[in-house]
Amino acid sequence: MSKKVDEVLLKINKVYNPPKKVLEKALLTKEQFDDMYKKSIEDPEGFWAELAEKELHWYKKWDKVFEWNFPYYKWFIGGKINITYNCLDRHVQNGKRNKLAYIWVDEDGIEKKITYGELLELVNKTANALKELGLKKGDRVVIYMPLTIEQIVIMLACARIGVIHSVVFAGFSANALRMRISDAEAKVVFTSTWTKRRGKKINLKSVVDEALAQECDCVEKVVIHQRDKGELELQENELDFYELIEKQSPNCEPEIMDAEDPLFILYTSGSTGKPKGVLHTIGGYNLYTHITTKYVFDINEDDIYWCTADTGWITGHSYIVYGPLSVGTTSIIAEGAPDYPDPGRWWSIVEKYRVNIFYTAPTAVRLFMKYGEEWPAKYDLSSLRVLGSVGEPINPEAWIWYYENIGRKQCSIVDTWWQTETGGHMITTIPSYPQKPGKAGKPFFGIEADVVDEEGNPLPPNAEGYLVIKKPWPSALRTCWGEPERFEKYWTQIKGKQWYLPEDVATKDEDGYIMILGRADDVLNVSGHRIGTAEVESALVSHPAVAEAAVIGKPHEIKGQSIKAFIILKTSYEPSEELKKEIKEHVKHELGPIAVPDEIEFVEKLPKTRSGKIMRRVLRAKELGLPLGDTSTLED
Ligand code: 6R9
Repeated sequence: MSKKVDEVLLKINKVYNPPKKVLEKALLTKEQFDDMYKKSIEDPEGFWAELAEKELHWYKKWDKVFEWNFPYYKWFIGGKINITYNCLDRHVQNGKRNKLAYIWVDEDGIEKKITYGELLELVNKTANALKELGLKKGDRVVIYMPLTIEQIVIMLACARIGVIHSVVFAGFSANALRMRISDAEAKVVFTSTWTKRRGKKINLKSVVDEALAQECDCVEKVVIHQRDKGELELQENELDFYELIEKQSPNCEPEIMDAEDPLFILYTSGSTGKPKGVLHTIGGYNLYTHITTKYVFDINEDDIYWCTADTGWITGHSYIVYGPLSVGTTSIIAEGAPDYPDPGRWWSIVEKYRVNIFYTAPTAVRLFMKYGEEWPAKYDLSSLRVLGSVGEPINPEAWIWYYENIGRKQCSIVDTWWQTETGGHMITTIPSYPQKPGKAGKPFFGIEADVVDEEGNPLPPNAEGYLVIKKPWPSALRTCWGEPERFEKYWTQIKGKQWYLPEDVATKDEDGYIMILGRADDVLNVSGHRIGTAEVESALVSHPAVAEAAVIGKPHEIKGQSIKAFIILKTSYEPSEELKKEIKEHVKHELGPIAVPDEIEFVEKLPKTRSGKIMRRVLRAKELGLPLGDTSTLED
């Protein structure tokens, strides 16, 4: 074994015990967690029913906790609930009317604060406006907006009256947006005029216009949050957000929803075809995101919590909006880039607002590692207690840097493994638990996780295999919008078992700590964002010069993975640097900036199987100088 590998293993196997500051505020001790976990596995229905009753408000109690009609499952059948009542009304009624729900800041240092009482009124006004637009329970709306209070208000207003929201990350292109609008047949699209990143204004409204120019007959109205008053001349089907809600009543009774009614659709990349519309329902999702927010982050009543994600991703849905509000905490949200106007931006926010719990992605940690420890060193970060990580594996070096330079060796790190499909944290340690750098840790309550081979056989400790989850949990996806067969696939991949296959490769050590190594399928993870190779390839071949394309992920110091594309040009085109640039621009336009390949190589041929499938594995091995592995199916 090389020295480098040895060193890494040494770091991974070192155990970090929770610091004193963490233990003093911990909601559960390690022993309490272990006891509760045991109970959650022995009697999941009793376990979740008890928490559902204790932690959430129900208009009517469920008739049955769980039903599994393989592969379809339901939780809290017959239960009546409204997630916004749990996120807003009950706090307002319980003395938290004047507690801050969100503190929003932008790159220019402008700040906006909103209390639970104010948020409830804004949500109600917006919900009344949605009704006025003719929206009813079960209708879909698309939200294409930056990280703002208004964006969150619209999500909640939908949930208030049973409208299904589909949030589209504001970095996606017009084509990606159009596909999501038409797939869900959205009646209304919400957008903002612009967002700002690194001081540059990015026009969002024009992306919506471009999206709606084709295939979107379903859309009746576009509602626009004009960030500078009156900046647009509104067209016939366009409405101004504030004008629309201004005249509405601040009271709106929450629609009494069934626990299994849909809450939202969120599209995510798979290994083939177009993105899947992951569907989550209300009751189980509300409960599971509430419980994970509370115990994985150890939220105390007076804590300030900051999840740096964008509401366009699942992390934002579960851990900026629904989880934190259901628990009743105060969250920071920061629009714009982490390192603009300078690399001290995030740490100045932690200092200014005395942030206690900070949740970010490894790619951000690595970005700050590159800038150097002198940046965080300038700030008082002593308020921090729990540091979270999500989106991709955190390498031990980044873990230790985070622990030492941000946490100052006084914080616990929770490395939360989960997915859009899982709704909430699945594998992580809680703050009072011993931590191992690079290992996400233990399954959370109700989660039976294992690492197995292709046939589902258990593997010896530390062997690489497929991560599997052996039973449905409350916030598991219920279906894929319009494509039930894609949902069923998650539960039927391992023959003879009824297990959920997340398509991640992992190991499990002697203490039961799980380490996630990466995706098992053709899904890339660039800066914590899931991107399907198939999506990038189809964007590439839609360029007139491209005959065939294959993309692979390459290790990247900051982004985790970068995209390299291998392209066969049509015979009438000559390779050139100019053409590479043009093709990159094309992908940006088709999918958005996050999907643009860093590298393009023009080739004459691509490695394929005899049945014509591109062998990306072979391309990757050649690119990285790794052994080619089994090439018996290679065409030539
Ligand atoms: C929440 C989210 C899911 C994929 C997942 C895995 C990777 C997420 C991770 C992690 C290692 C972690 N992933 N968290 N890998 N350690 N703590 O990111 O959802 O966008 O659907 O991505 O991200 O590969 O399968 P999503």
